[in-house]
Amino acid sequence: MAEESVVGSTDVHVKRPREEEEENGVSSVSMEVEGSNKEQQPDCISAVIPGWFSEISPMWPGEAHSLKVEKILFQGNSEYQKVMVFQSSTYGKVLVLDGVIQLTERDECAYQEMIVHLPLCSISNPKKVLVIGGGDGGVLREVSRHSSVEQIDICEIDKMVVDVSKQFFPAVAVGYEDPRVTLHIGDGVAFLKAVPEGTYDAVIVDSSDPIGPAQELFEKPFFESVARALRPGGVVCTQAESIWLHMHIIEDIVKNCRQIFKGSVNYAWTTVPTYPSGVIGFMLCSTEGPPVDFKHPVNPIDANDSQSKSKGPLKFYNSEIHTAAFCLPSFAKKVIEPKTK
Ligand code: SPM
Repeated sequence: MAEESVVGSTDVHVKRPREEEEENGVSSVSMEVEGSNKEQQPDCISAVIPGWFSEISPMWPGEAHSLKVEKILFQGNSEYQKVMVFQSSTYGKVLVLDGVIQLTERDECAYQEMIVHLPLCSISNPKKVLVIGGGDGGVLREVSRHSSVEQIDICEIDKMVVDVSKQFFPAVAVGYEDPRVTLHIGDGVAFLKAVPEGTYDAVIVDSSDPIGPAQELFEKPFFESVARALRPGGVVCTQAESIWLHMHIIEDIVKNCRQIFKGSVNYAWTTVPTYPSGVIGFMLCSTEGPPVDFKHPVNPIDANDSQSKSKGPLKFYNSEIHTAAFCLPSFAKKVIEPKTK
């Protein structure tokens, strides 16, 4: 990890709020950080309630989920974004990019297992898989549960995310230990453009939100490159935001995907308590070719394949939740389903 890019101490304890601040409730006094001889306000940590991380973003105005911070473990500025890891009181270690929670040890399974097994259990014998983003390695961990897979390429733009995950989230970054994995550090958009047509059985886009380095991963030209990189009847699964917060973004993604992917186009969702609104969705599409029925998995994960000692057992995914993930509340159905098939 690049030492020069570390802007905060890598091992500092956040002190509990002073008594008078606790009594007053809300305070704008900055937080004291142990190991520092002057008061400082670490990046990404809210000043509103000392000792708490609040996820404040223009992407979800008027609301902010908060987690109590036990200890800040890492803060750094990469070439692309602010990277932070902290120990929370209730969700284990937390990875934050540009002030937005990417994963916590406690609930990461609900995201990583679903973004991988929804597409890979929907096709027979996936062999070549590309992951765009997903630098923490959790998606790799899940892809590697599939014994039919022979090649796993990952293109992550930010090496600091990979390094920090290997250091602080070994049970997530364990995905990198699979010999089928090849890591490419670079721009996913450029990587996809250079991929020969029809290369992959599945592409998984594990991006952050569309403000910042991941913006292009939500745009039409990117989806066109994904479709080109897939074989006929190949599948893509992309992070597709929350039905509670981002219906307008989802509507655009669905509209673009409907124009580009001539097979199936479906929206699914899962619960992740530490993401804003507590839910996050996935766009699942297939290219023209052998039909794919995402709602009825044809390739269940073999219990023996999926439970190596290092990966641990599946915690969230099963065949029932696979099918249930495509059931939408009426308000979302009205917007999404006329545009999918
Ligand atoms: N491998 C885990 C990386 C997580 N990628 C998705 C992060 C999304 C964070 N924001 C959620 C906002 C929901 N509207």
